[in-house]
Parts: sequence; structure tokens; C-alpha cells
Amino acid sequence: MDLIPAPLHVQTPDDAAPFVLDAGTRIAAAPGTEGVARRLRAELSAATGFDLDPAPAGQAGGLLLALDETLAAEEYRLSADAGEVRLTAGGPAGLSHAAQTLRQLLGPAAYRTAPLPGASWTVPAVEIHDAPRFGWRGALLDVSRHFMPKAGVLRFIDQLAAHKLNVLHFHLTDDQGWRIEIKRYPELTGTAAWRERSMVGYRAGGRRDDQPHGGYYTQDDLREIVAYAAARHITVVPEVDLPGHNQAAVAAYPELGNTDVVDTAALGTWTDWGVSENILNPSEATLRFYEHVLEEVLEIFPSTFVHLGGDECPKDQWKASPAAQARIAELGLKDEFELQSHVIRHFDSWLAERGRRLIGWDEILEGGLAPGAAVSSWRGYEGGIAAAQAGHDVVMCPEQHVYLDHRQAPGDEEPIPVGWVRTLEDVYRFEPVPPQLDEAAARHVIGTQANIWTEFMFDGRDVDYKVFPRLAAFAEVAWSDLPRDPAARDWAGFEARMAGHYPRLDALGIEYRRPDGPRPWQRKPGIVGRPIDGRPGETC
Ligand code: TNX
Repeated sequence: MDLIPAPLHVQTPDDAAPFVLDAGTRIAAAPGTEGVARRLRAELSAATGFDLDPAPAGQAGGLLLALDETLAAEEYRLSADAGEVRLTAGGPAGLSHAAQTLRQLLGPAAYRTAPLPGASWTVPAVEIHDAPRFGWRGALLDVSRHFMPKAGVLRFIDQLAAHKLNVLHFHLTDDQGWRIEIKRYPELTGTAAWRERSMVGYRAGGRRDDQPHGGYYTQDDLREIVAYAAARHITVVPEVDLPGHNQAAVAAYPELGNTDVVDTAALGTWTDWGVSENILNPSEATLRFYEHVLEEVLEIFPSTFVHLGGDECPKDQWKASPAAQARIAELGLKDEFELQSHVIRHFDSWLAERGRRLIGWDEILEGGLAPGAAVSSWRGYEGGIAAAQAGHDVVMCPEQHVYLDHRQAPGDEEPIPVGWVRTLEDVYRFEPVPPQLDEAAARHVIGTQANIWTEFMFDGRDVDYKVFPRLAAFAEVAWSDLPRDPAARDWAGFEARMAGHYPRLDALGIEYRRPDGPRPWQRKPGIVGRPIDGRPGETC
């Protein structure tokens, strides 16, 4: 059956006849399951061409959807025999996962949006009991470095749902572009949503284009994205990065920058990759500006967690700025790290007062971790370990393991080879919970996330190539009950199931990396990357 991610338990009775789905099949949706039934009907009727109408009350057989309060919200059972396919779950999210499993059982063509001639549809007789290992199974999508138009984001959400992932960490702002409409500050999309040109490949290559790049989502676009994701039981966690990674915003509103040390009025949205020195100034006015921004963010995004970045904030301008130094003195702080911490803590309480929780990159640990904050551990496991031991929730996403911008094979053929070699097998052997954590601390690892930074992906086709097939392996790490010891994982078994999964990705129209390497048009000959040699974890 080649299910990915692998379910907890699967039983296949010997010689039992399969369920046949045909033009007469009806869907019976018990109370509470209507939303999932509507979506299942939409997807399967598009793929099969059958109406799959609601079953008249009391009619037996067909597809049955029901809730079972003895199961957890994301836990489900799927049982199929010749007479019926029954999906039950603790809540709609679990039922939605069951529906995805059903799609996999129906075969790759179930992922198409119109029927192929002569298709037939069967579900093998089976009993499945399934539940996820982690509650946060995420993917970060960076739409700042290269904008992804709305249609691509909706498609990406479908891809997450097909792999039972449930968090889209939406990286909306950075030095190179601001992508979220803020009504109060129109220059954020007027000026900061585009740049004049871009670096092509890594800095050392010295290559640039002359192509303006930009785009942004209106608030209605974002509401649509949030609702589309919610219908698939995916939470969109917005990221508005501060106080670093802010050159685009500073270019749009020069008063946000450190005006006593740089002529911020002369800045544009950044056209380089890397970490800009142009960070926010730490004044009260800047805090107010970002409160106003966040007020609009909270209206659009209902998620409990709001990501405020906090990463890679070079302190040079604060060191040189008399205004920042005066602020440090006024607040009785020790240094620039405490100043950054002050900014983060400010927004931590601000969010908490509004019933939300701050999550930030592990740098927010520097200078004191804000109480109640959660951490995305990206510079290895260390930040996550420290945070979990101190009782903070952690999402493990170490760059050495699950940065999907990093190359997936050695050799010159990989397009814009960046970072460590992280093959499909490496991702499959990634373990989110480090063995150093005792049981209590390990419980603070609420999940894991693969991060898709797009400096070196120009468009959705490049994203497809870098993300797949590795996201399938990542989904199994995040969902399935794999051996905690990476060496004990059944890689050969996973690879064999992938043979059944590639046709699904094909049917979805995903331009993944094939096991034998990039196709000619997937290569980027001559564009310089930054391969890191050696094993992950070694300093580079
Ligand atoms: C580090 S992860 C970053 C990103 C880059 C990425 C490239 C993190 C918090 N910061 O800004 O895009 O590396 O791999």
C-alpha cells in the first residue's frame, strides 16, 4: 500500500475482497464530520468523475465518516472491506488525515483533478489505526527572498495536507522583501515589497540580475490562505522578523532604523543575500510601530503562536548608536544582547496579553529567554536542548538536518549547491528529540519543522525540486513512530514505499528531484553556491 507517512498499525486480512468505489458510491457523514466530507467529496469527485452524493439516512455501505470520542483529536481508524470504508477519528483533524490515507489507498490517480479514461477505483481490505508522534509538524516557507504567488501557496498547503503536516510557518518579512499588506503603513508594500534586482547564487559568484523582484499578499489573500489551510487542518503561523532582518521595512520607513549612525533614507530593499546590518532602532516609537503592525497580523492569523524571528541580529549599529546606548542606560541593561532581549520580552508580554504566544529563533535565548516564549531551534540542537531543559516549548529544526535549501546530493549537478549534503536518507534518519533530554524535557519538544529558505530558489518549480522528495521523509519523521535511534530505521523499507509515492507526486504535478538526479532543465549550471564539506555539526 506504500503509505507515507507510515501509520501506527496496519492489518490486512488474507484474501478479503476490496471495496470498489463507483458511480453509485455515497458518502454518509455523521454529525461533526460535514466539513471533512465536503472536502473529501470535492477531491474524490474531481479525481473520479463520480458525484459521491450524500447517502440517504439509514443507507448502509459506501464511505462512512464518524467521530469517536474515545480517540484523540488527530487519531483515526480506517477500516475497509467489500461493503464499506469507514473513517473514524477523535476530531475533524484526525478525520482529515484518514481521508488522506484513503486517497493514498485509492492510488496515484486519486491525486488528479479529472479522471483518466478507463480508471477503476478500489480500496484494499484493511484495518488502520494511526496517530501522529508530534503535534507540530511544520514547514517554513520563505516568501520574502523569493515571492511565491498566492496560487503557489495554496498548492503548497495541499502538498502539506497530503503528507499530514499541520503547520505552515509563513516567513513573511525579511531584509529582501515585505509580503504582508499592513493598512496603516502602506509603504511596507509600496516600497518594501519589491527590490530592484537580486544576487544570483552565492555572493562569491559576483552575479546579479537586472530584474525587479517583488509581490505581496493583500489581507484578503492572507485570510483566504488561512481559511484554505484551516479547512485542511493546517495552522498558518505568521513570522514578522524583528529586530534584525529588517532592511526592507527600514527602507520603507527610514525612521525605524538607526538614523544616528546610517542614512536610512538612502536605503532600498536589500538586493544581497546574507544578514543585513540595518536593524531596527530600539526606541519606544519603533515598538509602537510594530504593535500596530502586529495588531493587523493578529486580525488575520488566529494561530496561538506568532513568530517574531529574533534571529541573526548584528549588534554593530546599536553599539555605534548614541540613541541605542542611551536606551540601554535608561533601561538599566548590560549590553546590546539585553537590549534585544528587552524588545523580544516586550512583544512576548504584548502577545500574551492578547492570548497569543511568542515563538522565536533560538537567538531569543541570548540575554535571557522571555517567559512563556517557545523556541525554533535552528543552529543545531543546542538551543532547543537549553530551552526544553528550562521548561520552554521547542520546535526542532536544526539547519544541519532539515534545511531544505541545502543540497540533496554531492556533485556539480545539483542546482546552486548550498550547505551540507542532506540526502533523502539523511532526512529520513533525522531524530527531532536529542537523547540528552530526559523524559520531562523531551515533552517540551512539541514538534519539528523543515525550513525552506528561498535565496536560491527562484520560483515554485525550484521549490518543488528542493522540497521533494525530502518532505515525504520529513513527514514520516514528524508523524510516524520510527525508532528513535536513526541507525535502527528501516531505510530500505521507506525507499521501497517511495517507489509507490513518486507516482502520487507525479499526479500532483510536483517537480521533485528524481533519485538519479536533476533533469537537464532542473540544473543551474554556472550559478555559484556555497557547499559546506564535512559532516553536519562540524564548524565550517
Ligand atoms: C539562516 S534560519 C537564516 C535564514 C537564511 C538561512 C539560509 C534563520 C533563523 N536564519 O535567514 O535564509 O539561514 O539557510
